Amino acid sequence: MQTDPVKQKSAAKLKESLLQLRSIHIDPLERKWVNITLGMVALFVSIIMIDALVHGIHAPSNVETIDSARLHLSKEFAEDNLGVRVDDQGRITVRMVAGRYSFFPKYIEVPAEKTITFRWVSMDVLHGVHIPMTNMSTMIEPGYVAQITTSFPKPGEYPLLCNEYCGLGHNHMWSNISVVAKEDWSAPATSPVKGESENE
Ligand SMILES: [Cu+2]
Repeated sequence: MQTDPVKQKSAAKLKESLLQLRSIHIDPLERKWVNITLGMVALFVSIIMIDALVHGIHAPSNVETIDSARLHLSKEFAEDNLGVRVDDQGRITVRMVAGRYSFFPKYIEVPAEKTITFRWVSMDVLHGVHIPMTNMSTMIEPGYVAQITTSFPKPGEYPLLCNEYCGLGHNHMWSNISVVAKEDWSAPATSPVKGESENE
């Protein structure tokens, strides 16, 4: 079998550079640290791979666009539709608008131990949302709907903070979530949300 001369040449070059690399003197202590660092990188990459492939843990990736300039006119995020809503099948959805410098509505009440879907949109710039002491955190990019489905295991008062610098009033940007025992919670009496899935 004949081998391609170009391939032969590049193989020889590779061999030569590997030999050159081997001939470089590396201090044993430095070599040890290089190996430890490579080992750590391999460990972290394998943890991420196991979480993603075995446990199914992925970064939030809800790609759904919305016109941020017309939120008040949009069917889903008009003022009347914000806050906690329960649909015909009993699914709980919380809709909130983030804007400099608050989350609207400012206060919501949700039940513990129930699956809740949060949907956020920004009316102006990039915001973030984070609930301390929980694993809930996401960016709210203008033009997109940020969505997280979660549940609160215990009743209590949870602050909801903006964690993306959005301007001078950023550190005053927060909201309050009151989590009550599921027996004590009753769905707010409101009209059903119209045009729920009309975003692109
Ligand atoms: Cu902010």
